[in-house]
Amino acid sequence: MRATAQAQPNIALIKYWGKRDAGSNLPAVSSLSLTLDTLWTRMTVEFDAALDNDRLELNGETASGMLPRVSQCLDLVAGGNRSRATVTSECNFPVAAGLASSASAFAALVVAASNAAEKRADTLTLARLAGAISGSAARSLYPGIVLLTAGDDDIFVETIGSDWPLELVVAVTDESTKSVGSGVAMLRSAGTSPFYAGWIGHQEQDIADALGAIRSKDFSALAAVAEHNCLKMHSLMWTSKPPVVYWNQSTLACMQTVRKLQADGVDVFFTIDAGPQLKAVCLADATDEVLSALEQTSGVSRILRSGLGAGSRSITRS
Ligand code: 2P0
Repeated sequence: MRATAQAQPNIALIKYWGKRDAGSNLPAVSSLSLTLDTLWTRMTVEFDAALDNDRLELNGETASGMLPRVSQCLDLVAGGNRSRATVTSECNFPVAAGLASSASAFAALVVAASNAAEKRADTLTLARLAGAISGSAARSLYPGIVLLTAGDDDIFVETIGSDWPLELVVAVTDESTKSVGSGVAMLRSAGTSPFYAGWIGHQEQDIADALGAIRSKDFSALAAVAEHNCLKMHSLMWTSKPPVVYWNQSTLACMQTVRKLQADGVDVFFTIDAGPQLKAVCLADATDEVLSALEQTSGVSRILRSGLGAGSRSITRS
């Protein structure tokens, strides 16, 4: 059986940074994200009893770096005694550059693998399996505005809204693969940043503030808590030993562009993940102005634009 599934990356407004348990990859904090629509990863899985090893191709090239996590994910979905598989991945945006490519990859992989293995599972079960490999991937199973609640023993994931026309403009400042992966970086922050306990202690308040802002569609309130949460996460990275700094000069220039737009009354705010790209979140009627301002900002090589999108889904099965 061969199956293909698609998922979109998601961008957290209230971030996941830190693990409750590294072995099971349970997040230490709840998080809240936007699932995108124009960026995507498509994964095809074909189990074959004649194969000796799993094989992975990404955009037409052998990708051995990601293969161990892909094999681990296939074991979780199809069981440890499964046949080996050929996995083919297509992605229409830069990989491992802070654009949540692992979120869309593993969200698509669990759906494709469960179909190829003919193992039926509900969305939350698949989200938990994806999250065991990449914490943020659990959110990409769901559409729109997504809340991931970190419990003591498990995660819970749900869509909490999709009727607010939020849009995202990504200012790409550097497409190269990041030097420190986010999994390693967040363990380092937990072990060495003096601010880590404060981060954990304030996260539920940030989630509550963001939920309140979304419920009342209060863009400025959402902007305030999302920027605050993003800068707290980067403070953890900067104060880790050794420090993790994902920003470059253009990331800062983009932040200044967003500040200027805000001063002119434009409904926009920024967020930045484990990479140097700046993501500007805005209301749909501000997108053209935000896009044009970021496009003209020093060091921006490419702009990506997206609205809110669907959760992961099956494309073909044969
Ligand atoms: C997030 N990030 O909430 C945060 C913000 C990056 C910065 O989740 O270790 O690849 O595989 O569970 O999901 C990226 O980390 O981490 C991430 P692992 P993942 O989107």
